[in-house]
Amino acid sequence: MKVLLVQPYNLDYTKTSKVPTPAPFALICLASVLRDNGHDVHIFDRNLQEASLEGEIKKIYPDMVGITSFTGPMILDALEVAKIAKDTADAPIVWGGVHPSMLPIQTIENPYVDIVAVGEGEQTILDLAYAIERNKPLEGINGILYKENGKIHTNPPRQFVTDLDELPMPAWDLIDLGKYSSVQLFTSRGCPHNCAFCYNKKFYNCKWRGRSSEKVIEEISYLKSKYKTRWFVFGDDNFTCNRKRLRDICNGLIDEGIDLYWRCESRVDNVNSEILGLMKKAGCHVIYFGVESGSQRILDTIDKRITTTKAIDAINLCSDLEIASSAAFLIGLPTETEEDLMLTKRFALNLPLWGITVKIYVPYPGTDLYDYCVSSGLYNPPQSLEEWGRASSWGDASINVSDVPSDVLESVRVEIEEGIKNRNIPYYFLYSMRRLFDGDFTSINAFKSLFEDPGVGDEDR
Ligand code: B12
Repeated sequence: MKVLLVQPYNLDYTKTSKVPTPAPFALICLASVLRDNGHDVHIFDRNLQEASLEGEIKKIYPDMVGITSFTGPMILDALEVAKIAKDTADAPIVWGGVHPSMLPIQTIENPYVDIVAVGEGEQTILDLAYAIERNKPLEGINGILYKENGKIHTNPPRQFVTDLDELPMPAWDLIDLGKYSSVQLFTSRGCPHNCAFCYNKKFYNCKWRGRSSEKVIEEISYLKSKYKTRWFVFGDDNFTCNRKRLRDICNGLIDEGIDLYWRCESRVDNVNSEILGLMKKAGCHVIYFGVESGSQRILDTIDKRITTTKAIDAINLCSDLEIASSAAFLIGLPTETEEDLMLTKRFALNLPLWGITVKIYVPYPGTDLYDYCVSSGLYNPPQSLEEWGRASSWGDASINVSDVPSDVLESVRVEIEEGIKNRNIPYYFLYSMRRLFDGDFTSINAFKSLFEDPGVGDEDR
């Protein structure tokens, strides 16, 4: 059957941004299993702003439309996509991704949603395609909510894929990779930690699963030879989680002479000089650490289970080994005072960092901290899918659950980011030049994002 998968605008929901974004990874994962099972799959990315969705739907006349979304303004465009699809095609509209998974009932209640897929989507979308193609009832399909004759049905949950190696390689060939900001791939899912602000606990049940090093290397070799790029990003929530797999990937890259530059995300308590040395040898040039705060009290409050000393050690180690490190900080957390904020400011500005993102905390549904903010009256959450899309604050301090005034949060946020970024401008420039001279096809896109939209540039630091 014909399936259309749509990626809504993910950066600038006013649709004025022309900056390239990361590729729609969830959609190429879903497309791959569908295609392997004989379905005719089309991907439409609204961020590329190339064709009209309506025109595309009229060209294909899909039998099912899938939309992905996480919490954020992306929901607004996802709703617009669903409206266009409803008006143009006579096909069920399936919503999946982190937001629908966290708030499935509120999502299915929206008139522009026929089916909600909760959690991992590969098997669910396959089962849906099978049932819809044959006009079979949806009641036996795990992991969905659906409407029938105006009534909402909730099916039992979908189990996780136990062995990620059983999934086919994402359908990279269905997108034009050259139009995106980076070659970002995901080699594992989940994280065993418990951070109170993160989606992982509810979404992945604190379970980490990784593809084998062989599969990872196979995918990298494919991408490297097909797209002639040496610059990769491992977008995994916790790429360094399993030390054995990490070593195998690094040794595999070194032994097979796969000459790459790559970035990854890690925790400060996952690294030591031995593993960092190996990572560096295998081409790791930037590590992005979740440091979150310079106040130990706040780190303990959010159940981060790291110490500020550990963060200093990890970042210094990177600096000694000439691996660039970037850090993510959250300010404006519940119970945070101006004193905590000043600790964070001093702490961050004293670290030998190459990049930094400082975000003002927003309570995302499905997290422990969100539950705390709602139950203690600190946060009055939107009550419908539409309201979630319209909620104006995604880190601009109009939602503030801390004890620090919003204007102070915003000015300190800028001070910290500018402090780190200004001292590194010459390095960013040299880095971008190096990529340009290396002939990397994403370098022009990455270069653009660096200067045109600081929010997107973050992704590259
Ligand atoms: C890359 C990325 C981005 C990219 C966008 C990428 C894109 N696809 O367009 C950029 C940088 C733009 C971005 C922006 C933001 N992001 Co972001 N991002 C990610 C990241 C790192 C990877 C997403 C991904 O590709 N995952 C891999 C795929 C395979 O997983 P998946 O998306 O969950 O898909 C699976 C299932 O959900 C399901 N599924 C997904 N879609 C569909 C659709 C159908 C039809 C079906 C059946 C199933 C299905 O099947 C898939 C395969 O199993 C995630 C973290 C993560 N690891 O997921 C955060 C994450 C999704 N982002 C998050 C957030 C908060 C944001 C921002 C709000 C940040 C901010 N303050 O600005 C913005 C919001 C943008 C907006 N306009 O609304 C949160 C979302 C939390 C939540 N409750 O939704 C996450 C989970 C990070 C986190 N740890 O909290 N992000």
